[in-house]
Amino acid sequence: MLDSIQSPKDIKQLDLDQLQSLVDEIRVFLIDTIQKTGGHLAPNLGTIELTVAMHYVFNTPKDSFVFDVGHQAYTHKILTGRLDKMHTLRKKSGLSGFTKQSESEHDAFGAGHSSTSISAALGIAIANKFKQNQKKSIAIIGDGALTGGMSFEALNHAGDTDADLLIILNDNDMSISKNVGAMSKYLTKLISGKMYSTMKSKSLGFLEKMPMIREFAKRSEEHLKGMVLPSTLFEELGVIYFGPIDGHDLPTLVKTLQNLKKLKMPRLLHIITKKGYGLKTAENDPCKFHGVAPASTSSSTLPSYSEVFGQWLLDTAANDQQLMAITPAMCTGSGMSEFEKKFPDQYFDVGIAEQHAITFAGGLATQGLKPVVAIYSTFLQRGYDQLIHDIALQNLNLVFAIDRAGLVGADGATHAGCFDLSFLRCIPNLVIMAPSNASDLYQMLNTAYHTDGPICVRYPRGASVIEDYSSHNTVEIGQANVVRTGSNIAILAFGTTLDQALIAGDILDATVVDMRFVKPLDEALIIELSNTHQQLISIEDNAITGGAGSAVSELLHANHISISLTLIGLPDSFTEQGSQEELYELYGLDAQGIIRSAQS
Ligand SMILES: Cc1ncc(C[n+]2csc(CCOP(=O)(O)OP(=O)(O)O)c2C)c(N)n1
Repeated sequence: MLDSIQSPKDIKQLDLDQLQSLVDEIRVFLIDTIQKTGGHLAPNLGTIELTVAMHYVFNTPKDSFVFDVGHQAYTHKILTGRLDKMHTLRKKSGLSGFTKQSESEHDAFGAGHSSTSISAALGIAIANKFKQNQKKSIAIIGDGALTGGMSFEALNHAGDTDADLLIILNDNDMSISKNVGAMSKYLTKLISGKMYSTMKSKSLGFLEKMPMIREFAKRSEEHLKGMVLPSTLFEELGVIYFGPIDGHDLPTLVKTLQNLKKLKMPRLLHIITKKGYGLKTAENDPCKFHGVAPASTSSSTLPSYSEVFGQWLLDTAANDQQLMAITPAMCTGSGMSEFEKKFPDQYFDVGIAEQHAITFAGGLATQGLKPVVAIYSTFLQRGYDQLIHDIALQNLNLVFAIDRAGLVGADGATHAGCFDLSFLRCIPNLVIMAPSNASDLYQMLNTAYHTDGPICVRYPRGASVIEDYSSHNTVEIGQANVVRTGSNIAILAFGTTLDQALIAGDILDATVVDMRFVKPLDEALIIELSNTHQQLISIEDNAITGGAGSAVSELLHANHISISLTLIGLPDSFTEQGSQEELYELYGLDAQGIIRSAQS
């Protein structure tokens, strides 16, 4: 049946039994495909029934589906003409792992970062109303994404409008790890029905006041009648709450969506799903199966940078009860699983709330505790004002462990960490370190932890040899390290670009420097090298604009030094998806690229 579906129109003729067969086929297809390509397996297995029902009832691209994060939109891709490209998912030049406007007219809004769907769908709904075009706008948001501040901001706005907005809350009780927070507990209470009796009596009075809803309830099937419940939180915000219903019960989903389609106001349907549904291993360990690597990936025996960070946390906390480790919902990815178990009182998963994570850490720091915020480079973008206004301006003692810096690979532009050096470098009081290997990461974390002021240590996705797990070793702030002495050319390598710089350095007989610090720069060394060499080359896995090489250029300019300077880094365009190796080659950050740049 799957092969006959070229567009959502093709499923409109199916009856419910055929629709269920389609769901079953998609599940088999996804399990097979994602294990080959890699990708978000468990989130997609949990949303097949929902997506099929949505496409059965609504009409994209006329109606807009806004998927939050966009990582659960594979069924949507399949039903909107992209089945034959699914094998290219997350590969270079292939389908994106998220929704992407440029990929299909059915992708109403691009995503990758969390908690944007209600805002975007509300914008679309308000535009629809303005244009009086009768189109529908639907946000599909997970209970994890609902923990993000933007979701609350958007609900606050939506509830104060009469926009034709349907929010579908896909509640599987999981973020990547188990979902956290008071909101999550509140949803559990809603599901368990504890609130039913108190709300039931309220609902009668409520229905009296809402003729449309009364009408809707009257016309609906018997099973829907009890669903129109004022739930204290959403109702108080002005968003009408429906549910909870079983998100794997296709006939109920279809019927409910058909009824909700008739309404024209901010409304929320709460559906309950199981992450990984239909694949027992994924159902039993949804965190592990949130995202899976392609079957062909050989796992490295070396520790990842995240694991080294996790080990450093464990070692440091063992001797220091002041250490407070904070993650905005990225426990496993940031290497903190062991820490969570061993130091639960010093561990805070604050939900998908990067802004809060940073200012919360600031509050801890004012009380003499020692916060370490573990955050992916791309998600730090969310907390930028907090970093400037709440942390740097007050010069608080805080360590930012910035993971996934540089090119991250298959997740593509939404997740690339290629702006941090540019947006961090201009902030006063910040120290920015970029280790070239895992031993340096460990030492730099020691250094950052025992130095006053806000300090960033940024490191990439990947693995590295580590020789030094000593909590006593530190590095000298602002001191670079000459690792190869050559003539004519000096390559200033920032972070893990050092490896390729050394290969190129051997071929070019160049001096190669492990710069270690983006701020403060080792100015004395750069000036000395500019006196003893004919050409300087800087290399970084960050945008050239405003990045580490720009800092070198500013230094030379300020000192009236005239020397050939080549900046290697990422161009002024959003980066592609692909394997990390493919991308480093594409952007000329490999040894060959360095040699080409040196000779051009
Ligand atoms: C701003 C931001 N922070 C962190 C992430 C990483 N992330 C991707 S999916 C996810 C969990 C989302 O949970 P939920 O919305 O419940 O969807 P589910 O995967 O459970 O279906 C997280 C934390 C992100 N995409 N964006």
